[in-house]
Amino acid sequence: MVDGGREVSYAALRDRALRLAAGFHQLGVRRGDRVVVQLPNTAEYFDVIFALFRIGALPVFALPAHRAAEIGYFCSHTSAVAFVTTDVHEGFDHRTLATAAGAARTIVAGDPGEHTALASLYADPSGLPGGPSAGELAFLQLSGGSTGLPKLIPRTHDDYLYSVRASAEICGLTPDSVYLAVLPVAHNFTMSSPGVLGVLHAGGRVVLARRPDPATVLPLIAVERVTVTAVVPPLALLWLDAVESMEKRPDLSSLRLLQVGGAKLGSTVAARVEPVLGCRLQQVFGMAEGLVNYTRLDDPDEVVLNTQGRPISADDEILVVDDADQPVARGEVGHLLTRGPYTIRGYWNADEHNRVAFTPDGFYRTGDLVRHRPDGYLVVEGRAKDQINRGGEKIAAEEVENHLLTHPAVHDVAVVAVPDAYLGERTCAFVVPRAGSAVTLPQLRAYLRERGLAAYKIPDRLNVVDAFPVTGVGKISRRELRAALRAVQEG
Ligand code: J2J
Repeated sequence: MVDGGREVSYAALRDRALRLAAGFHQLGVRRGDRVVVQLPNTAEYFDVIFALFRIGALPVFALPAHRAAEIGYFCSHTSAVAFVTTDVHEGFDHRTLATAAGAARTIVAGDPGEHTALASLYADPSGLPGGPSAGELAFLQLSGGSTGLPKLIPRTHDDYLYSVRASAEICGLTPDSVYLAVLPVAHNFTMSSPGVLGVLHAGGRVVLARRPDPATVLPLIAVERVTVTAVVPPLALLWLDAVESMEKRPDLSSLRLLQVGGAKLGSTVAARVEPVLGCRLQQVFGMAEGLVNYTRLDDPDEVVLNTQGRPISADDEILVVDDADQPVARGEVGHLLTRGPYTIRGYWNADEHNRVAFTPDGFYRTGDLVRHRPDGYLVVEGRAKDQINRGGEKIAAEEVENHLLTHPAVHDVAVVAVPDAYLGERTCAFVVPRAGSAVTLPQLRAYLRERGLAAYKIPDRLNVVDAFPVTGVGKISRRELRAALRAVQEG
């Protein structure tokens, strides 16, 4: 693993993880305990998660962008025994989140201030008790969400490793593979599709990028002889534009595969990847809940440019249904339901939500609208869930609405996606102000930042309206309201 100037061998990673496991254990962290982990793309990240895996404690994978609102919720919802974070990242002092976290202990990679230094925990691993078995929970991953509070996704060691191994094979990883981790390593794509874990499984080399911009990434690809990397569509576009506008093209000759996923990649952008970057494109349509689809390395261009791939496993069941859960004709657009060997059957401690998010026979309702082609490939056509996909970052409309509703000048609010040429979608808040009050975008944005909401969830646009549409029967549901407002916005 390469982290800036630092290289970590497999043997060193193993040793560091075991010693850190001993350290966590001495602190009293036990099997099944939750530990919220929020670290940027650094080698320590892997010391921490492998250490927790070894004990059988469950990391909760927070993103570096999360702030007090999210971290506080993750810690309280999971009764976390510890919060592991960094000192300062991208100008933000993460130690200030300790209060919101309210965990018994905050552990800091780097300068710990008044907290516990991660570096002080590494200890003699000789007394470590046995680890968990393969069928036990490994961690809690975050759901993109479509309701008020983020749901947690319980993945087991064996289901996850199955998807990681199969993904590594599909993506042709070998000990010669060099993977550049650009997106946050905590994200399911970067972690497992095939991601860092897939590369470690194959015995390859992982290069960690602190930032995803072309000025950071393109030289890294050249110097480290990167063979494969994974990005969201806006980043692919940014890199393509950067490379095309350079007088002297960077040396990208080592790059064999660019994986693009997390949001729909337009076929025009898709068609530029191979000519501009000189590598193969792979579309990846995945979800932290499980199911991951890939175009295959030897698929014809028609498939690679126009579809979001097919499932990892022959045992991934795909159902495409109408609003009444009846199967649509093959090739028609419908709701994607899925069940399979590495797809969860329920969110963590969310019985009520699980009754709507899963069918009685255990299919996960993805909220995605797809076509299932006769050749088995899926094409994502849209979304039925109340989520905004802002360049791959998922925002639950209701979560942002609930924060805005606490503002004294806000009478009512609906948060919807608006199309955007670069990010695919941005967020627009339709607000009905309280009588006699005025609201402005800068004011609402500052308010949400103060409440500790992650920046990517803060609306890009504001539309002040007198009232929301109502029907003859009275007020329409928020879901219909959002749909109506989306139509107004697009029209
Ligand atoms: C359209 N929508 C897509 C795609 C995800 C690999 C890759 C991505 C994720 C991920 C992941 C899409 N085209 N190619 O976990 O392992 C939207 C869908 C989906 C949701 C899941 C992985 N790829 N999406 O993005 O849990 O709406 O996982 O249901 O963040 O992203 O989001 P998430």
